Amino acid sequence: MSSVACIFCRIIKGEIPSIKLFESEKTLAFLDINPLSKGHSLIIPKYHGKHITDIPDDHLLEVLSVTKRIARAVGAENFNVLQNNGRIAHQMVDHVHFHMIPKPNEEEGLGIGWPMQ
Ligand code: IU
Repeated sequence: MSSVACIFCRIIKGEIPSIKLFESEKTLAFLDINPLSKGHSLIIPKYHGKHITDIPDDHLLEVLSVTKRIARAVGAENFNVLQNNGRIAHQMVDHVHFHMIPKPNEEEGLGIGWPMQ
C-alpha cells in the first residue's frame, strides 16, 4: 500500500533522491534532509500509514529493529528515538517515521537542542 501524493512513498520509489542507509522489502532508512545533528536518520515502513496505529505489527517490528541497527551503524552512543503522530504532536510528514537523532557530546560539537536540551 502506497500513496502517490506521499513524499516518503516517492522517496521509497526513488522518484525523490535520498541518502539511503538501509533498505529491505519492508523498511527504508535514510538521512534526514534537515538534520538536527550529524547522523540524524529516518527509519520508515514502506507500508504507507499516517500514524503508528495504522501500521501492521510485522512492519513496525522491523522498523524498530532497523532503528537499533542504524544507531549502532552511525556510532551513536547518546541518541533520541522519536516518532510523532498528528500535527499537534509535530508530525509534518504523514507517513510513519522514526527519527534516530544522535546527541553529540560537547567535544563533538553541540546538538541543536531539540527534542531535549
Ligand atoms: P516530523 O516528525 O513529521 O516532524 O518529521 C519530518 C522529518 O522529515 C523532518 O525532520 C524533515 O527534515 C524530514 N524530511 C526529509 O528528510 N526529507 C523530505 O523530503 C521531507 C522531510 I518533506
